Amino acid sequence: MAGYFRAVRHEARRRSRRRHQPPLSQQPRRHFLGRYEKAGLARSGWAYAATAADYNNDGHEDLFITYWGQNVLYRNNGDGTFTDVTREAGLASSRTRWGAGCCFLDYDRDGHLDLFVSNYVDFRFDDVPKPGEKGTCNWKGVPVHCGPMGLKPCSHLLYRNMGDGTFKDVSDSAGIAGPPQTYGMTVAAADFDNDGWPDIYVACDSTNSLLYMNNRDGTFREEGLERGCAFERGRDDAGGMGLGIGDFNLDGSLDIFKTHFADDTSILYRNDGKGFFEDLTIRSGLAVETRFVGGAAGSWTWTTTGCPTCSSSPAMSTRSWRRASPATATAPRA
Ligand SMILES: [Ca+2]
Ligand SMILES: [Ca+2]
Ligand SMILES: [Ca+2]
Repeated sequence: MAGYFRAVRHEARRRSRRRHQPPLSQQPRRHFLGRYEKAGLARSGWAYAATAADYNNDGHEDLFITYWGQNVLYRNNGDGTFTDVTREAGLASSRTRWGAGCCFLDYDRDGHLDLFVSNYVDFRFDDVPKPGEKGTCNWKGVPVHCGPMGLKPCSHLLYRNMGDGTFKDVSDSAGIAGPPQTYGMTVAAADFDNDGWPDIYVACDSTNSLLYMNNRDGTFREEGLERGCAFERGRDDAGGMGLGIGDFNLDGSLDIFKTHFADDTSILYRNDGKGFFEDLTIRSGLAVETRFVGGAAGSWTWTTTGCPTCSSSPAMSTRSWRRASPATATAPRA
């Protein structure tokens, strides 16, 4: 019993310390950087997104971060530190790319996590148009730097995990590099047609979003348009940003919530169970807000009523979509 009360007191002290500790963003910069340096994660660059998973099956979650320039894979050493293994893992590239979204998935179901990376724009400092130089370098009448319109879109990348700590770029042979080039943003892997094989959805900025369906033989086919989740209500220039994948109406199939740039609403696609989607944005009451830039991540959370709700990233918009409950957003099945 004495041990129990000791444990309770220890936990109370721990929680009290945490309560009185300022959030990371308010801690001294020296202290903040020191923690990253000790962990082997300090690095300067233009980072964009991160994903964590145990790619080498050693029981420790590893970390992959996209950058403009060179993406980075950190292997978790299991002792609170990480090692940059980008080169030895075969992920170093001589090409400058703007890595955007990323996710681990086992697309070939061999037990080794593979890696998908979207690219945003083909951006080099020496060929960037000046503000106002092109028609696309204006925004609401104000000359601005081009982007993404006016810059070249990109193809995206799939790396197969070879099971020995290395990855192989299979983007061409797997059918990923084939579709028209887009401005890729957030990516998510999920089994949208419930066939047991992971598919991939890519939210794209100012171009059609992409849905890669898994052919179960190591290749994919892009069917965003055919399956109803490429465009926002007929528009082909909506600025897709973040994604939240979840079963909002509790029918057992994964639906898609996608945030957009300012002037567009977020969008809700209902999955019919076979990987075809219906736009429920208006019927679900979500088509009410266009003032904010949707966050880089939408997320599904659960309320005490048992209904999932979705919100866009508080970093860019604090709008919370609590109206997306089954009572208001579920559409009858055909
Ligand atoms: Ca690991
Ligand atoms: Ca695999
Ligand atoms: Ca599937």
